Amino acid sequence: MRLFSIVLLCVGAVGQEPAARKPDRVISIVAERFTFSPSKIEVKQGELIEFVLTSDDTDHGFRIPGIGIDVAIPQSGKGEARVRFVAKEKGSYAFECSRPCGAGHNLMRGRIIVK
Ligand SMILES: [Cu+2]
Repeated sequence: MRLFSIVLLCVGAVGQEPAARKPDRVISIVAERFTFSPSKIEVKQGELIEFVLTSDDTDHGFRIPGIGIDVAIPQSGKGEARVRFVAKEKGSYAFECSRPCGAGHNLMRGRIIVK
């Protein structure tokens, strides 16, 4: 069962969702040791979401286990990562840092609530 349709807007990786389509919502998330801000995100079922991910310190990652999203977040000052998805089903989905970033790396996580 696929819960999300995924489009990665990395260099050289454009998926089936046309990049020209305007997202319903753009949500910025800032990563820093050892938190994401915000770490709890509510979205509506069916919305096309674009996450804009930046770091306030070192390299981090943004992974939603089980649905194939895992992007690198470049260190502070080195740009941003963008990733899109459609929340097709209601529920609660964890996300986490996917790049070793220090002692609290395993605590660096958050949650997406699809209503
Ligand atoms: Cu980390």
